Amino acid sequence: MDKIVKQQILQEVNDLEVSDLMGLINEGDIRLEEMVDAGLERGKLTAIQTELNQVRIESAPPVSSQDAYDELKGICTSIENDEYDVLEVRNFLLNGVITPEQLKQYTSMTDEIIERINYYQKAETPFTDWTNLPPLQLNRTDIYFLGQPGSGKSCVLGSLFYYFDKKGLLAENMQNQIGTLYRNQLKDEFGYGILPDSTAVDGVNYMPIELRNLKDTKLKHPLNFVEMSGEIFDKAYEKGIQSIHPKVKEYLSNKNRKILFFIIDYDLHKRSEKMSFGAGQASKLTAVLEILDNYGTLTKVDSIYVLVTKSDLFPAERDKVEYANEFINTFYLNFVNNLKDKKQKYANKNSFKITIYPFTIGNVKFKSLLVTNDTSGAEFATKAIQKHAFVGKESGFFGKIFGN
Ligand SMILES: Nc1nc2c(ncn2[C@@H]2O[C@H](COP(=O)(O)OP(=O)(O)OP(=O)(O)O)[C@@H](O)[C@H]2O)c(=O)[nH]1
Ligand SMILES: [Mg+2]
Repeated sequence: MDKIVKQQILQEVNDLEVSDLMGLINEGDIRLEEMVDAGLERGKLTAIQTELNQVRIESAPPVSSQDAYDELKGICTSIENDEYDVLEVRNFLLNGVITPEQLKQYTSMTDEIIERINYYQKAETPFTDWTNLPPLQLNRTDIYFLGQPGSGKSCVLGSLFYYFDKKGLLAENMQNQIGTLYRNQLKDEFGYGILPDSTAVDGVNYMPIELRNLKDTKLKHPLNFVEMSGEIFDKAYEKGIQSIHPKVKEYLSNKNRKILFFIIDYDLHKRSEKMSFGAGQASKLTAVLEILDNYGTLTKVDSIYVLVTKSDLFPAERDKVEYANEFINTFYLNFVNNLKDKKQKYANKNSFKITIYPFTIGNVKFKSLLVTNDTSGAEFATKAIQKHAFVGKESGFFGKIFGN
């Protein structure tokens, strides 16, 4: 089938009858998972799945029941061990490789989780590159999330926006439309347990928001959230500061006050004890710190947080805050000491506090399905932001208050 025709059909997939959709699948023109990714309605998906399963049962070749059982058990064990991504598990379901009943029997999945996987739809995330990004608005507090690829920056943001929304803390700001789209996508998908795509290389997003104060919702903190793709820092680490896009410098050295979140991935650390993943997180973050110093960012910092992400994987018996501090002070002592040096260096001009804290979004399975949502990390980060970020006055006068 012609590519353009296919795209047109997929754009209007819900206007077609189930029988027509079945025809397209049977002809091999469009796969069911492509229809689901294009936003196929649940009712139509269920009807198609029922028909396909019927056909599969009738046309299944005879296999020895022991072979079939072994194969099935093997797939289920791999699923249970998170070897498959949630989309792969979904496609197994869509293609009849496995049925919901078998998943229930041979894995720990419940009906609710199976249903969520079956209807899992991941929209493409809008990212811009530096060239298309507007300058950061002035007279706001800039909130940065800095960490290497996969460390959990986007998940922290998703968790935060979800929490802001639940608590009614988000006031609209349409200054950067792409940022608003990304923010809403993060929040909405997070609500369904869908985790974000990896932020594309050189992809960056900037989301201006007015965050209502938790204690007094009439007060609003004007903020710029900035998520930078982890690759930017990998590149800076390997090729030096001159390899960084000039817009990064423009962002990091503007006049706004700033709150920095350094993200350290507990899971990556645990895995890299067994296998090497190239330069360690600590070396890279130390290099990032030098860049921030070089750009003058540290002269405008109100507070620095070191978030140890994926803290759901900490030893269960340990107190999380205590363990996060112990973990950083043991394995990232050099980074911490460098941070302390910087704090000392600017103590006379600009004092800031350094806080180490655990962060989790909840229980993650199948790589990108959030099974249970934990908002305690988001609550901590929200309070941290509100403690340091000033409150904007409607009249345009910006005061600085310290709430909690
Ligand atoms: N167990 C657990 N896994 C998490 C948590 N947060 C993130 N993850 C996992 O880490 C993966 C990467 O998280 P992202 O938020 O996309 O990482 P990132 O830092 O934005 O990565 P880049 O966009 O590539 O720079 C997720 O898809 C999850 O599988 C958490 O709190 N607990
Ligand atoms: Mg990301």
